[in-house]
Amino acid sequence: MALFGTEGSGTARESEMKKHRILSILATVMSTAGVASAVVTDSTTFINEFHYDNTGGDVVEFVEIAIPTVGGSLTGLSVVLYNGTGGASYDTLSTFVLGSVGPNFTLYTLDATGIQNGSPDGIALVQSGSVLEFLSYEGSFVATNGPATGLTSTDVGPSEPGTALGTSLGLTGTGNSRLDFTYMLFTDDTPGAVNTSQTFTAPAVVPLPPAAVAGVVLLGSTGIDKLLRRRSGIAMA
Ligand SMILES: [Ca+2]
Ligand SMILES: [Ca+2]
Ligand SMILES: [Ca+2]
Repeated sequence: MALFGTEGSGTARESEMKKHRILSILATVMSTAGVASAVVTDSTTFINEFHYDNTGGDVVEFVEIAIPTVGGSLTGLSVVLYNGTGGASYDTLSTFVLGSVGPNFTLYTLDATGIQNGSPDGIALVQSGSVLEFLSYEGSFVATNGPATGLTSTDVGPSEPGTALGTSLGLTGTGNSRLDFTYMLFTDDTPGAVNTSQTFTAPAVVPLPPAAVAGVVLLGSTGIDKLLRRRSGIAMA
């Protein structure tokens, strides 16, 4: 039997083709969500701020990590620095220094002396081999080794001009997970402290991964299935 068959009425064949088109669209949506989440997930542990370039010799280069719970676990956590020229890693940071602790957050800083100055370069936040984030500044590139191998970095957007002291790139906004916040250039960095115009709210219920949500809700829910069938003209079972 061919994919859509040759027997049956024209209406049945059209319904089958519509069903395949819907499944194809769903597969595309699920695939797209999977690719995006591999680079920057909506994690509750995330890079919160970093400084890599200033006027003159670079000083107080750092990476700040936020965990929006009191005493957030550092188990298996590390920061891998990537050279955007060639895509290989050049350093791994794992000495976390405790910073501010609030009702809904714990901040840590890592000494990042020698972090490269961009066009582009990258930072991966890794937990037990899984890449929570693969960020870059002054452009984007593909990692060629280490935990982020094959992943395309996400450019944070703003960059440090390298013409002033005390600047940094960091997250601002209100929330309790990575995608609640957006990057901006700070003229006064805050290593180990909450960023300017940043508020951590109480953690919400942990959301299901995008792929699981798509799989359970769109393909497993009888109600949604009926809705899709109705809209596509496929006969109800
Ligand atoms: Ca530097
Ligand atoms: Ca570089
Ligand atoms: Ca900070």
